[in-house]
Amino acid sequence: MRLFTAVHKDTELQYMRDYKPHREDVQHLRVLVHGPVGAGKSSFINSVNSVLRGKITGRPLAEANASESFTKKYKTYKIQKGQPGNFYHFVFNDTMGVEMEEDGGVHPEDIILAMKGHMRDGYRFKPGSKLSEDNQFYNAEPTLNDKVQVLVCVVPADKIPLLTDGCVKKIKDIREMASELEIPQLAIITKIDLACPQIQKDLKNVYLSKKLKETMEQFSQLVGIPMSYIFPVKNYDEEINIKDDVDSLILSALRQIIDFGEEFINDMET
Ligand SMILES: Nc1nc2c(ncn2[C@@H]2O[C@H](COP(=O)(O)OP(=O)(O)O)[C@@H](O)[C@H]2O)c(=O)[nH]1
Ligand SMILES: [Mg+2]
Repeated sequence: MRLFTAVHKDTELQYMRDYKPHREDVQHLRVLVHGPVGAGKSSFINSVNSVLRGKITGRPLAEANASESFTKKYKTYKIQKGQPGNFYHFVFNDTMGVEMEEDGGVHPEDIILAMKGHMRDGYRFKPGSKLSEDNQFYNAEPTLNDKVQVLVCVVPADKIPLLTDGCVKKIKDIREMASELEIPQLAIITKIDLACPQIQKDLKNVYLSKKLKETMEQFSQLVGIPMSYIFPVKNYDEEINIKDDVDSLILSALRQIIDFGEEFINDMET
C-alpha cells in the first residue's frame, strides 16, 4: 500500500461524493465508532468531515483533554456535501468510550442495541448501564436506516502496548457480537505520529515504519482483526491546513468503510 497522489485523491473524493447505497430503501450507510476514551474517535469523525469538505472544520466533537472526551449522547453526524441541506450518503455515530475498567464506560449491550438500530439520537450513555425497552430513546421498530452497517474500532497506536485485559476483552466481545449480526468491521489505529518518531517526522514513512507494523500486528493478534482490515490514521489535530498525506490515510480507511457497508446491504436477503 502507498500513499496516493493528488490525482488519486481527486478520484477518491469524487467516489465519496457520488456514493449512494444501491438499495432504494437505504438512504445512508450508518457507521458506528467505538473504542477507548481518548482514542481519537471524535477526532476521526471530524477529520473525515475536514477531508471531505476540503478545509479544517474546527473541532465540534473532539475535546481538548482526554478526561473530558466523554461522548455522553448518542448522535448521528452527517457531513454536508456542497450546499447546506445536501449530505453524503454515509453517517457516523460516536459512542461513549469503552473504558479500561471493568464496569466503567459503555455497556457492551448498548453497542449491540445501537448496531440493531434500537438506539435513538439523544440517548444519554450511562457507564455500566444499558438502554431499556421502556426508555423514550428505545426504537422498537428500527428500519434499515437506523441499523448499523459498519462497525469501526478506534484505538490509539501509542496505547496499544498498554491495553488492559479488560479493555481487550470488551473490544473482542463487541467484535463477536457484531460478527453474529454479520456486520462488517474494521479497525483504525490513530495517533501514529505519537507511536513512531519516523512517522512524526514525515507521514510518508507510515508504510516503512517497522515499529508501527509491529504495533498493528500486536493489536491484530490481541483482538483478532486481520491486518488487512486495520488502517493507520493521523487525525487532524493541530493542523491549520489540509494536507495530502493526512487526507490519503483517512480516505483509504473511509473507502474501505463504504465498500464494506455497501457489500453488507447488498448481501442482505430482503
Ligand atoms: N497527535 C495526535 N493526537 C490526536 C490524534 N487523534 C486525536 N488526537 C488527540 O487526542 C485527544 C482525544 O481525542 P478525541 O477525538 O476526543 O478522543 P475520543 O474520546 O475517542 O473521542 C484529543 O486531544 C485529540 O486532539 C492523532 O492522530 N494524533
Ligand atoms: Mg469523543
